[in-house]
Amino acid sequence: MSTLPGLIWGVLGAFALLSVWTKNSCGQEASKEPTNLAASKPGEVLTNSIGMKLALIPSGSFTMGSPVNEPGRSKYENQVEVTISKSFYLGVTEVTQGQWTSVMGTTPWKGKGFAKEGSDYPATNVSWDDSIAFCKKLSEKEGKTYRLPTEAEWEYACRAGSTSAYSFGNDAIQLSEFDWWGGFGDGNAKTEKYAHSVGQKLANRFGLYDMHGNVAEWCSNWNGLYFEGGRDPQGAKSGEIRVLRGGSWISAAVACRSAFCGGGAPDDRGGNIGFRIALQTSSEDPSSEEIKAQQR
Ligand SMILES: [Ca+2]
Repeated sequence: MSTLPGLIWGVLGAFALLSVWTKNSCGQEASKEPTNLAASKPGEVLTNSIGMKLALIPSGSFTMGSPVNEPGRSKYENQVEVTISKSFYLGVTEVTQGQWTSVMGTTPWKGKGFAKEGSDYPATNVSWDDSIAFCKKLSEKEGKTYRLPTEAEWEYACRAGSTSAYSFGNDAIQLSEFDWWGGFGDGNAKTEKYAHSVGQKLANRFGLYDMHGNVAEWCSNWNGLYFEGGRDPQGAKSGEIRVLRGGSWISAAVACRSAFCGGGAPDDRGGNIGFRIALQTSSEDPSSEEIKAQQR
């Protein structure tokens, strides 16, 4: 599909999306990797070979999903207890156009509507398949395993210890301090209908930027009907829709909540769709088999 599906997804927001798509399921010097990753501390940030900064996300447990009284909640946001057993690194920003081009040598957003060009703007018009190809190529370049986060890892990282609708609390009035949203509604992207340069707004407690909006982000797993709890849940084993997490510059505030789950076909692309990548801290990657299968 082209730009349109992604835009439609964002415009309609939580409710239309859920009714249509959740029926199936929901560096400069690189490589200066820390010499002892096992000793890494929360708050640590590494910079990889393409200048991408990744923050250490500590292992821990959290409640995934939203409480039944959360405004804008959908029934697909069932609450489950989740343990993230291994710390991992996660990009502090969405993958940028500069980072994308340095790895892939292409410019998928060029000439597309609702897209600004520049090295610090997020890479958009990239499909789930494209994001996997990016991870595979960067992994080969550095000899490490880069991957998409699972949706459980994504929500854990987004919440950063919070239990509220957003990482900063329950009041959407603060959303513009943290992200770009509402381009076709009453958000701060209303007069600037495009994905903005990454990292301009406030970060969450893990030091992650643009988790609630700007571009919606591909996650590794298929979109299941309900959230899966337990230890390192990998999400639905099959499906037709891949998970997109976080809202985008188009989305209504309710679709920017931490628990909101969207999705798209693996070849969907849009001006409001991008991704950020994860890097495991050790070979004990709980999702390594799944990731290896994706990168074959
Ligand atoms: Ca985002």
